[in-house]
Amino acid sequence: TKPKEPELPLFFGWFLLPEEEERIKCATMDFLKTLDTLEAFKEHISEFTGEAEKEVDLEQYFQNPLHLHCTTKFCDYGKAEGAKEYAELQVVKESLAKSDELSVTALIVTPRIFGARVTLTETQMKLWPEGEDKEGVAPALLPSVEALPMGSRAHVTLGCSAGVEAVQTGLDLLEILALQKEGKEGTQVEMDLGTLSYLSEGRWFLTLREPITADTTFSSFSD
Ligand code: 2AM
Repeated sequence: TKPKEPELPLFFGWFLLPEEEERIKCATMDFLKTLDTLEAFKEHISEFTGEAEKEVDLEQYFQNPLHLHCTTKFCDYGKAEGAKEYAELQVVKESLAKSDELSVTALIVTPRIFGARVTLTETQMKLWPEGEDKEGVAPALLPSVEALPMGSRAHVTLGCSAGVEAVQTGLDLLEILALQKEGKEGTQVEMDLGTLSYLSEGRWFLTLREPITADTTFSSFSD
């Protein structure tokens, strides 16, 4: 009989250490609390509520994911394209269970998701699968996404609105980055944490003055 193939996980990624998770959740929740009190945000409130004048409590609006992490490769237990090849990469095997520090450089809020943009180092880029940025991207957005630097999709999902899957965070992030590149930024508001910009249709992007770093472990995850 043939030896059984090792099973592939749901995904690989960098997982925040528990104490780091708490710190990041607190810092980012403070931002949400401030955002929904801003006049600039209230002007576009209907993009979140469906009607003007209605208030929204963003802290309640987004559901927290279980473990904060930055996905490198979604394997779907082997059903995703390139999953096996990724799991067999020497750099992946060598990195498992190793510590690493992630750098969060921006926060994004849309009617669907709340997320943190991660800027990868050159070393971390070696764990970023080629072609992963454009996985599941709408054909109309593909040319703009292909023009972005590799790893642009790297992020930590901090919350999803009801009925939305976490995969949406990367897609919304790419859309925002594409709009920024085209110079489509609207209102800008200075906040303690950095500069907040509005990019139409309920999309908000906060460029952090100082990156937020977080200690992580590279690992695989299966439900
Ligand atoms: P996320 O990386 O934006 O949080 C399990 O579902 C994890 O894999 C989640 O963290 C999720 O999104 C990510 N994920 C789910 N489906 C995906 C897909 N098709 N492509 C990339 N990542 C996906």
